[in-house]
Amino acid sequence: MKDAAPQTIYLKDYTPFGFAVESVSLTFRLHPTATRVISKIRFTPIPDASDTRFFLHGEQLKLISAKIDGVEINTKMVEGGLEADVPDVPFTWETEVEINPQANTALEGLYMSNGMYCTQCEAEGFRKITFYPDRPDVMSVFDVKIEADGDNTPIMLSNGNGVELSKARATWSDPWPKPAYLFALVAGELIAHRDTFTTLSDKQVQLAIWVRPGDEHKCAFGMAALKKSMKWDEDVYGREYDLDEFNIVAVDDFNMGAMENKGLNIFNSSCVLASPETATDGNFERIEAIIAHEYFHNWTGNRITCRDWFQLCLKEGLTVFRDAQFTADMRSEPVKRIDDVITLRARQFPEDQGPLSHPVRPESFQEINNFYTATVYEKGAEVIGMLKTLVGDEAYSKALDLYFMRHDGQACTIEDWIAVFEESTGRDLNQFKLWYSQSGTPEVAVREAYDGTTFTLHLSQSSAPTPGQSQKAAQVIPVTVGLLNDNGDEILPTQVLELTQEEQSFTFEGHASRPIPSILRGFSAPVTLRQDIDNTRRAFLLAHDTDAFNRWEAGRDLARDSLLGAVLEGTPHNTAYLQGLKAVLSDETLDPAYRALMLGQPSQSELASELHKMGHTPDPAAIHTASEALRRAKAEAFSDLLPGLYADNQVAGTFSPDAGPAGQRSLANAALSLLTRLDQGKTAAQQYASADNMTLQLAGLSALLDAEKGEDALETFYDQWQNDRLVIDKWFSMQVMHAKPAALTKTVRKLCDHPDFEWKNPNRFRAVMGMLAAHHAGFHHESGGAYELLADWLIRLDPVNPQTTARMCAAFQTWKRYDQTRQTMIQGQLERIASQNGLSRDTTEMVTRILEG
Ligand code: 0A1
Ligand code: ZN
Repeated sequence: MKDAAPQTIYLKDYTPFGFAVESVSLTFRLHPTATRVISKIRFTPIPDASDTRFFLHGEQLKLISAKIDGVEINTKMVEGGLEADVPDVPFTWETEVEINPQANTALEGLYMSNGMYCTQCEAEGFRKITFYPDRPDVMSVFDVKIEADGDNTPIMLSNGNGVELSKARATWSDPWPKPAYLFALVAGELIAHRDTFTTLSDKQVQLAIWVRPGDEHKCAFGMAALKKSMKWDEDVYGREYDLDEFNIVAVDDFNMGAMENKGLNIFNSSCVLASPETATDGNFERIEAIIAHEYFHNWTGNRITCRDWFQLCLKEGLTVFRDAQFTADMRSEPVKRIDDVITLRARQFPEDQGPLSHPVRPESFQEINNFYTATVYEKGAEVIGMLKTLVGDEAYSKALDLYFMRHDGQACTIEDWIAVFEESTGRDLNQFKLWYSQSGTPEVAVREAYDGTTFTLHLSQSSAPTPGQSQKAAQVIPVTVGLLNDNGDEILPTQVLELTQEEQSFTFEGHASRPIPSILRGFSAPVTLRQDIDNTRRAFLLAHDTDAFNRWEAGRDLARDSLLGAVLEGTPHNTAYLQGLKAVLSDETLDPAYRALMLGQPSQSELASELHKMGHTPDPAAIHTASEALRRAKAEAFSDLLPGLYADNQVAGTFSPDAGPAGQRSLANAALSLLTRLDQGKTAAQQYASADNMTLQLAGLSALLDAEKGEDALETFYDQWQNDRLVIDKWFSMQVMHAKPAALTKTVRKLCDHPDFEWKNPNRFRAVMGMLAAHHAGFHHESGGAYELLADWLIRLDPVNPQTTARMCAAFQTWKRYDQTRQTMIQGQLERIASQNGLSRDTTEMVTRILEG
């Protein structure tokens, strides 16, 4: 049987499967190299179906036998699966296949991770387990029997509720119809951290986080996050959990963050395991968000799923939006919003403005795994946020109630989603729907006018061409605006302006003096704002804006312009910015986490993008120098403030990962990073030596590496943590991040020779190669050495793990920003990758798009 050859699949070609699946019963006889999977599936032909072909997906399966209604039959092996002649009345289909979990390094289907059996079926992994209509619109109830492999698998888990659990055998039954991508099985030596949750209607749910022996002490935080998520979804969305148990398993080898399999979520161990000694505040926050995300999928993804993979944003955009609401409620709303916008600009904007640009709902793909992107997830969530802003909170809640009521148990489309909002609000959302089909980041330009009483905002929108889309239509853009007077008082609270045309003017009457507008508050739309305002205005907004997001944004804009001035003209850093920032930092009424964000500055990659848009060719070395100079300028300008900020934000007592103390630590660590530039690492050395949690220890190490005094600390860190894989990932990343640009490839080559560089483990590969690509000045060093090194490793990883390889090809997506020499070098590496014999479908598609886009 051959795997499916590369082929483009189109949204417009969707046709339903001609058979309904009434029930699925699976038996697994586990064996590391020869697992047998026996399936018994009840099919019913759908009357008048347009496609009557009986085709089942199947890849890398050894067929042992196939029967219909108990009688052995002949099957026809075709590309990507099999075909058979079947009755035109309901029938029972039975197959036995053999698979080899040990040989499965791609981590899709059934594979082994450290002696543990585990599965990953989204998007199209189930076809590597048995023959099946592996498409999300085919939903069925599943019963699963797992038979043990000797003594190695005392715990055997699957979806739904456990029916019979013994050492030799386990039986699971999932009463909720689901698509195959939500199937899961885990078996191995595991220990449970248990708890319970009582639902809205007083049902007790058994909760467990399953880990390998030795990790039991890293589960308490994840469990608390799960219970908070369950409660929040009841309180805010009225959604109750629907099984008697909920299991989470931590696995070390996983391509993504986590997976929402029904009743059995599987997590990359880095996204669930945490203890104060081994995890940073950032890790804790991420774990809380991912646990929530996977749990929220139970309704937005599982109970209501996607008709086809083009509708991926239906579940992902909505679930990301919901997890962001959750984090904002658990922690701080403005801090969460700023964090999300930083990520959007760092990950989604480059994607949307380069060769990989695609709509939130793509219209074609070759390999669906390549579309689990920042555009589908993060821009998808922004689209939901805009919809909520446009219709209002109450209408949003009503529309969601209708969505859950009407579509429970169905596989839906974006049209279904939009229809629910149109019906419940009476609004025509046709133009709004362009957000799902039009790619690219719109630009909104603002011009102001004032005649003594009337203040006018002239807004215009435009969008640059993107691959396959040369002409763009005007979109519906909610632009939130507030007005301030000269004293900084808010004279008009936040309003939503609906920009629906290419150019539109909005007037504000009765202003005896010229108001100062604060535009795109809370970042109300995923656009680039062009506002022709000077530094005085920005400094005023930095000091006075009553919208926390825009206040931060004013500082960010000042920092950006200061950096661009330094790169282009060699101008010294802007003193208005430094003074304004100092005032903010000294304001103790402001949340420490917010002040820590204020101390940040645009990344080097963001500056390169900005320069490119302005028509300049970015020089990575000059950008690096200017960024470092701005940090130094801050250290000097705040020299009297920093020791106090550092001392006042030390947290005493038992470690708590809550937002309050975590915010203090982030401010103290931001201050430490600047202080290190003044005291040559003295404070950092003390912090490193006395740290009793990973947040402080890692920040100490990071600052020491900045001061070029980290050699000994790197050694003691390794000695202390060599048996903790997740901490050793940090040890690898730190060294890459802190390498001098010219020494980056040498550093990485040395790390690749380290016995702990287990490159087949996605976390370890990303810890090194992901950081190599993220090191802007080093990756784009004029030698081109880093381009070659990354390409070498992508070529090596591709036959082992196509999915992780393909995702990392995106490191090259910005290549057209740079000078001709760099472009030629990158093109050479991309062509070298493309020319490899047997290159995976995943990587071929990515490299081709990057080269051609
Ligand atoms: N649905 C999961 C993420 C996920 C997606 C794809 C995977 O394999 C290709 C694995 C996991 C989520 O959104 O969390
Ligand atoms: Zn998701």
